[in-house]
Amino acid sequence: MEWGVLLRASDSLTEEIERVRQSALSEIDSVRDAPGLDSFRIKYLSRKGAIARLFDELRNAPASERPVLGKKLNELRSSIQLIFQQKEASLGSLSDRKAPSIDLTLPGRQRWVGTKHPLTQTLEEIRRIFLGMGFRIASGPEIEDDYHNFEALNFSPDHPARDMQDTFFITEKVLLRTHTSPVQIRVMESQKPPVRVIIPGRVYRNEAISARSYCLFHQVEGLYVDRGVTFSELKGTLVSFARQFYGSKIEYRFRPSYFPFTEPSAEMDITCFLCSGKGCRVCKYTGWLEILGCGMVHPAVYRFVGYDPESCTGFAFGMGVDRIAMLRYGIDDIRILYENDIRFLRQF
Ligand code: 2U9
Repeated sequence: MEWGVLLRASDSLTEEIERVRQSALSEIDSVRDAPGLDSFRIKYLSRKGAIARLFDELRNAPASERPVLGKKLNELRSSIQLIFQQKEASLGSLSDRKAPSIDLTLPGRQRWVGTKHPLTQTLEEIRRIFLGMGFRIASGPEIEDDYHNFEALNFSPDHPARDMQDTFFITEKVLLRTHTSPVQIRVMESQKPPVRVIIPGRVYRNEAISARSYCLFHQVEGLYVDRGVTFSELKGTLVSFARQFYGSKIEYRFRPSYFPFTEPSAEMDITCFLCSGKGCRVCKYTGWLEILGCGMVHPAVYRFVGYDPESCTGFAFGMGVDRIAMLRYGIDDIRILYENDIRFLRQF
């Protein structure tokens, strides 16, 4: 209620004093917090509050009644100040007791739970499948030498494939690895067959950065070398991988290809899982998606690592994890995988 409503011209000042007292006494009970108490103070005790107005009215009262009315008004002011102070003290002691000062009617704050990066999720799934087929995980340095990155993989100094690699050189013979294949060389240098490893890791290429290529990306490569390993085993292993990763209904095909470190070499396609093979923008209207490269390890590679090319056979494969993650999650720009924009990451 506005204080002005409390003061009616027809009422005598004594009645007004009583009305204000009753109103203050009843309102102080409903004050629950500091803002409520402040409103009370403004309404009754401020310079323009109800009591100040009553003192103004006092000037219009007959002179003979002023002393009595003035006394009553002083009493009123004292008693309202007292109930105000008592309330102030009780609210203070409430907050001293650490009473909750929260507004329980407010909506709760959203709590975000962290998620794994889409590349990590993809890598972990690939890793899980190959571990299930008896492969071990191997790793090696990202700063490599020319020998392990190129020479031992059968790239001759003037090999055109070697020109194709856009490499970050640190010195003439030291570089950022352009693929994870040097790790397979190091594994074979350090142990005799049988070898059955996969190598997930970062690789670097000095390419113009665009939506389709970035200066770093991730590969998973694999190597299986023993006596009598066949191309059929390569196919069986990779088809089993593709069915577990992409779904049991996929169709696949192997196309001949070329890599210096494998002979014969192939690329594996699966039916495009976005259009079920009908043809779309992603599969460039072929109905097929290339998912990996592979081949039987070149005998020259065995000679570099000290294996006998007459008694050893084996297969190797490699896949780009970024490309797979992009296809899987419908991401059309590789750079977004490296920006760590929280609005992107929260979607996974
Ligand atoms: C050794 C012997 C053979 C690894 C292989 C590929 C085929 C291949 C690409 C796939 C997409 C690279 O990330 S990508 O651009 N890789 O096609 N990689 S065979 O072969 C090896 C590796 C090491 C000692």
